[in-house]
Amino acid sequence: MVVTIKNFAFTPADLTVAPGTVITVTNQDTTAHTLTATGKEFDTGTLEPGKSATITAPTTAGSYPFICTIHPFMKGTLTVS
Ligand SMILES: [Cu+2]
Repeated sequence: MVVTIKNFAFTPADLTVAPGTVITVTNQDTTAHTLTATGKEFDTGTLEPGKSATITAPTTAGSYPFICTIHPFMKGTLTVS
């Protein structure tokens, strides 16, 4: 599973994965971003342009909203089921 950040948006913004799935987050934008769960269950930390990081989906089923902490208008939801 890959999430791409481009033009100040997550693609896909809403995704559903199995518990514990490793997700690669790639920043293809020209500015730094993060992918951070609002409950801090996962966090890429600051991703500079062109960089990637992995996060691991929680092992508990549920819905986990996430944002970019640098640009909080960037939003998405990770669903674990
Ligand atoms: Cu951002």
